[in-house]
Amino acid sequence: MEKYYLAVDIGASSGRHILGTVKDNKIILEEIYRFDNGMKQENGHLSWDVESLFVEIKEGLKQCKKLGKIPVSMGIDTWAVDFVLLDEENKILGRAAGYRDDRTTGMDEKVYEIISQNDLYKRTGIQKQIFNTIYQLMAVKEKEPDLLKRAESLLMIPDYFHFLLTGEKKQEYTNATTTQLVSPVTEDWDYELIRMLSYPEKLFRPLSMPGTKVGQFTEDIIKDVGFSCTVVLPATHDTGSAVMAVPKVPGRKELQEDILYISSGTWSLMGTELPAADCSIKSMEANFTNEGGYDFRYRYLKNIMGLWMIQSVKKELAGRGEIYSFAELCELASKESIPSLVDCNDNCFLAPESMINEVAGFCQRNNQPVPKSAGEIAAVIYNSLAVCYKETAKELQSITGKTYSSLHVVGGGSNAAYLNELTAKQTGKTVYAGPGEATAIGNLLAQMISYGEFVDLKTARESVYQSFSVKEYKPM
Ligand code: LRH
Repeated sequence: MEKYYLAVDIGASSGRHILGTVKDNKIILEEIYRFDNGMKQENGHLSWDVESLFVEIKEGLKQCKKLGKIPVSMGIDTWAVDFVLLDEENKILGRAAGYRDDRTTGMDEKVYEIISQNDLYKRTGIQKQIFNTIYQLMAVKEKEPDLLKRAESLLMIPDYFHFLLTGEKKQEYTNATTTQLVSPVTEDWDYELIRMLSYPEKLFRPLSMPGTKVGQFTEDIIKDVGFSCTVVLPATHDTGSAVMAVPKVPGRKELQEDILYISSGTWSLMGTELPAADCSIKSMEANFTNEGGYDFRYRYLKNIMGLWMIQSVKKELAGRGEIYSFAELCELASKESIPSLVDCNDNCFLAPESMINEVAGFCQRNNQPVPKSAGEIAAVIYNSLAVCYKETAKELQSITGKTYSSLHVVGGGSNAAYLNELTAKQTGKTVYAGPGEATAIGNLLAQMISYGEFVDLKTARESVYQSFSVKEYKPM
């Protein structure tokens, strides 16, 4: 009898249900359901449609039933930083705001009136991103104070879905660290900081680690989907799950701390693993973050705007009737010779009305040739990303004092062969690309370790290497 585990992996642009089994120490995946996602404009604000997402989560569960493949456990991971506030009847207060919404404009200054940016970094080790939960909560406190007063609980998006499935409220550690309200020293909520900011303390309950059993489906869910299952926490922050699935070559001495990775999707998260957080000012100035990971390993990384830029361009072109696949955009870009580059970390690319105009505008402002065709725009974006990877690798080497000879690209973006070639060329490092489904695999690994399929993360990562194809790109 196969033993199935189910990962529900929801990214900013799509979600999927993936069943995983272990056979002869190898992980076998089966994607059984897929759906779209995206932030929706609502009265001038960007929000997530969590109700529809939950319908999709249940649809995917029904698909398990239909296939007769009932998982022993399941868990959900999503993008980080976003949350819902619940009232005493567990109804959402306000909306599930999306992190690209501009409600956080100016909220950094409000926070720094209470604690300086340096002190905040020293306490949390988290990179400043204007959309971090700490700034989002300040926006609620400033603009909708009544909601914060009425709030009985705060649940990050995956925690909220786990609650809807089981009736149990758990706050998972890896995603909690992205709030910028967790201490890397105590590895718990920084209650002193929370009090300084006058955020209600009761919203921050004991943290739970990946691998924790949340509970069984409620009676209503069992009736709806046709079976019961144990919900087990993965690293609910998608990047936390993806980095768990960075493969380990069995027998190779190299420690995971000696490896560079990019978790490539809507964002490119580039970094390494550290056994302890680096909260130094040097690290802050380079804008690196220390996100909490499985087994309290730290993901020391930088957020780079990533494939969001090309996703936005693709959508915009489609709106004008110019339909291209990502592969076609890569193909067109590879034929162009436009030398222009943009700074992928510039905030102007976070939520522009038109990405095409924003990229063109950046080039114009910086006296560079302005891209006109789809191929030229794509070329500017891909080249700029590769250059950004090169600079980030250099910064990482200077901060950690290590020299990394290779780079592991995991996640959906690892399929972009053209970008991998550019990355190898720019960084001068061998690029190992794959697995593409790293986030779902990492989600499954936490469950599988919890059920004893693997003794620890290292063994699980060796199995990832043996189970999935990894392509090699040599620097030219
Ligand atoms: C990637 C991601 C990233 C966060 C961002 C909000 O999906 O979780 O790690 O910084 O979304």
